[in-house]
This record gives sequence, C-alpha cells and structure tokens, in this order.
Amino acid sequence: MTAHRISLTQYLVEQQRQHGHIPGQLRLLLEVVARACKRIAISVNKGALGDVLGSAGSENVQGEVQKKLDIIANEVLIEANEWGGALAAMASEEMEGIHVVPNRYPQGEYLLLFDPLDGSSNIDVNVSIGTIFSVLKKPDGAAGVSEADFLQPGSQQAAAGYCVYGPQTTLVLTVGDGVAMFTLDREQGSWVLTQHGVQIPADTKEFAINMSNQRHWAPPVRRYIDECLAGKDGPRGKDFNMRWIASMVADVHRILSRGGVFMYPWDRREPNKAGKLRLMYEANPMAFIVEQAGGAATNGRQRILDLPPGGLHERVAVVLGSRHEVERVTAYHLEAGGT
Ligand code: P6P
Repeated sequence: MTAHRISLTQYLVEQQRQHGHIPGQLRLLLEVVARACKRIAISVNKGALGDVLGSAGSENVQGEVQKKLDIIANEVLIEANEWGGALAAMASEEMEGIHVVPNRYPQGEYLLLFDPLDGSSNIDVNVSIGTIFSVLKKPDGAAGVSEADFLQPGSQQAAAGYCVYGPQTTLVLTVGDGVAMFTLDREQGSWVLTQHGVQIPADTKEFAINMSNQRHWAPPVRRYIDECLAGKDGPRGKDFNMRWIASMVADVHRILSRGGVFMYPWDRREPNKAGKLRLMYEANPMAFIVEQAGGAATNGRQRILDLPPGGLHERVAVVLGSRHEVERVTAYHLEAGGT
C-alpha cells in the first residue's frame, strides 16, 4: 500500500494549524517560492535544448560572470513573489541593492533573500545546482523598507530552505520546527513530503573542502584537515572520506542525508574577506537548516546565526554539519588563540 502522500500545502497547513508556526502570509510566501523553484527546475532541466546554458555576458555585484540561468532564476523569483502580498522587498546575490515590491502590489511583512542559482559553475557540466532562500520579518513599525531592515542576524529568520536540481528535484525547508524534504512529482507537478524530522549524525567520517586551497588556510583548519588525512594512523584513529561538489546546495544536501562536515574557511589570498560564501543568502539559511537538523554551523569560531551582518553581500567563513566535528574545528581555533 503506498503511503499517504502529503503535499507541501498540506504540510504547511498542518504546521499552521497544529503548531502555530506559520502565519498565513508566511505559508503563502513559501508556496510561491516553491512554485518558482518548480519553474526554475524546468529551465535547468532543458539544458542544451533550451537557450539556457553558457554565460549571459554580464557580471553580478560580486564581479562574477553571470550565467544565463542565474538571470533566468533571479527573474522567476522576483516575478513570482512581487504580486503575492506577503513581501515588502527582496534581496538577491544577483542584484546590488534590494528590490522593493512595486506600489501596484500590496506590501507584506516579510523580506525574502535568495541565491537564485547557487553553484553556477556546474550548470554547463550537468552537475547538481540549487536555489537557496531565507525569510526574515520586516522590523515592526518600519515605514517603508530599506536595506538596513535586511541586516538582521540569522537567528531572526522566520524560514529558510533550498531546492536542489539534481537526479531528483528536492525542496528542503524549515520554519523552526525541524527540517522537511519534498520531492517534485513531475507527473503531478506537485511537491510530495518524502522526509521530515531530518537529523544529521553528530559524528562523521566524511569532510568536504576544496583541497586546492590548502596552502592558504589558517593553522587550525590545516591541523583539522591534516588529522582527517592522517586517518587511523593519526590522532583521529579513523579513516576519512572526502567529497567536494563545488555546489553548496549539493554538498549540504549530502550532509543532511548522511552526515559530514562542510568547510569554506578564510584564506589568506583575500585577508579582508572573511571567506567566499555570503552570509545573508547562503550561510544563514544553510545554518538555520543544519541547526534545525541537530547539526552546527560556525565561521570557525562563532555561531553563524549570531553574526551581526554589516552588509547585504557580506562574506563569511563557513564550517557546518556534524556537530562533534564542527565543535572540534572551533576548539582548534580557540586553542590557536587570536580573534
Ligand atoms: P570553489 C558556488 O560558486 C559556491 O558559491 C558554492 O556553491 C560552493 O560551495 C563554492 O562556491 C565552490 O567554490 O572555490 O570550490 O569553486
């Protein structure tokens, strides 16, 4: 007998009804974002059959070459979310400033931030990519909306999620009551609950890092990775495996599914940049999800969700995943002293 299939809508209604976790506006917002991810999945899956591969011939605010799909995904998310009435404004990796909902639409009480298509370097080689999103509440009493309203620590998120466009198209979501996973049923065009109460094992034998940067890392990170590489002959007394997909959504999804530790640490090539990944729309949503699944997420020293943002596109070092491994990295940083 096939298990009763719970749709995203039913899951969100039950969260609203049973747990009071989801105000109506937030439920509507999450359903609209999920619908936008379905549309992005269709464009992603076209590949060479659609005019979606390759560079768009422009650069984004990060100075990175934009792929056609980066721009398509960004536009889909903006168009889908403007009219809904749940949002006051949006912010995106692909846009310098915030996008305020036009006056012709009702203004809502939420702020949406997103990396519309993370892992773009993998698009043209058919490796999993994803959309990452974070939801904040507009500060009470704020007349209008400004960039400053977005600069809230990750602990203030009302919801966070990602969609991984891989062998399956899977939406992963938290509203602060655990982590749920929904797989896209392409025949019905609906999101079906396939896992809930996701838990990351506290211990792991698998680490994810771009080893080519090894010579640029700070000593605590080099110590941690050296010990993993030493395996059972070293202080850890067990062998480790390594994975690096260079697509944060795919690496994080693996960690949610079977444990592991993901690291994109500070490196001395860009001493003024804390790291490569962005705090507001990559690290914060992923940290919220990972913590809700029993894992941990730091910048090497401090909990990511506690970090006070200085700017919309601020970068941060990231160590996240199996709690005991993240705590070990923190201990090595504290032993090494320094700020
Ligand atoms: P590198 C993708 O560009 C991204 O922002 C993350 O998705 C990914 O984890 C990281 O950068 C990969 O960086 O330096 O290994 O290409």
